[in-house]
Amino acid sequence: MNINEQLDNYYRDGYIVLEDLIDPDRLDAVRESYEETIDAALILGRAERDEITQAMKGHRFQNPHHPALARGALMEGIGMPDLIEFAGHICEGDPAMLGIAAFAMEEGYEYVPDWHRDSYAAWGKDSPEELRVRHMERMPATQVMLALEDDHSFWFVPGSHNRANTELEEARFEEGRTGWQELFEGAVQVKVRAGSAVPFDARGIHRGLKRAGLRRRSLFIVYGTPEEARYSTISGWAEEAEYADKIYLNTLPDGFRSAVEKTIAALK
Ligand SMILES: O=C(O)CCC(=O)C(=O)O
Repeated sequence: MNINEQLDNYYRDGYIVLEDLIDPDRLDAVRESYEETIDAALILGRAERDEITQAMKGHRFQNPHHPALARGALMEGIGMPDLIEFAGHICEGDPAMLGIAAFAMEEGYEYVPDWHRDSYAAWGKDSPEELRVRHMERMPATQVMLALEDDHSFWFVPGSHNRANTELEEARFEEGRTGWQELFEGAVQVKVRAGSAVPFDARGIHRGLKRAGLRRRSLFIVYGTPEEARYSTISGWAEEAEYADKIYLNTLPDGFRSAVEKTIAALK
């Protein structure tokens, strides 16, 4: 599929699978680097430890690109030129990197969050900020799931990203019938190979779901225009002085560095 077909599918469905974005030859190095990042996050208190097991509490931590955490191979994986190029198309040629959530779930961990729209989760359903984006045909922001191991946990309702709820969906959100046991009509399970990425419009109805038995090593990287960076609830890192350090910025791959700098500039 060429880039125009990828974009057409993305705008129609609200997501697209970009297969094997990370070269299989580099995948082991990226994974190793991710494990080192997790260890460093725990040691530095940037990921919380469970008091009893001493392992990572919950399953996630924010911003593995922090200067104290950023590891070369992982940054290279996150900053793959094809991915930045795709984000650039979505973000009017001006992609800012709004934030990253690093998900690291062990086999025994059950991850069963509710169905949601991130626009509800971030700003509140029917808030002015949520209404600002609800009917945008093409929102200039995208969230990218980057799978470092095979990932079967992401579910999405195609076409739900730029429309209001159907009557049935509205009733579910109003009545709280959004638990993982519910199946939203038309929802698809997005199964991807390690090294693939799934850009999605996070206004769409989606959920993650991981029952015990599989590990998960995926990252969620959010890109948007500098204007979206100012509305974002996850871009606060860019106001911390250490991210503006030139020596640190010089270690990042070019396109990713530029996207980090745009967010820093947007929040000044
Ligand atoms: O875990 C997933 O696959 C989905 C993550 C998610 O729902 C979110 O980041 O809003």
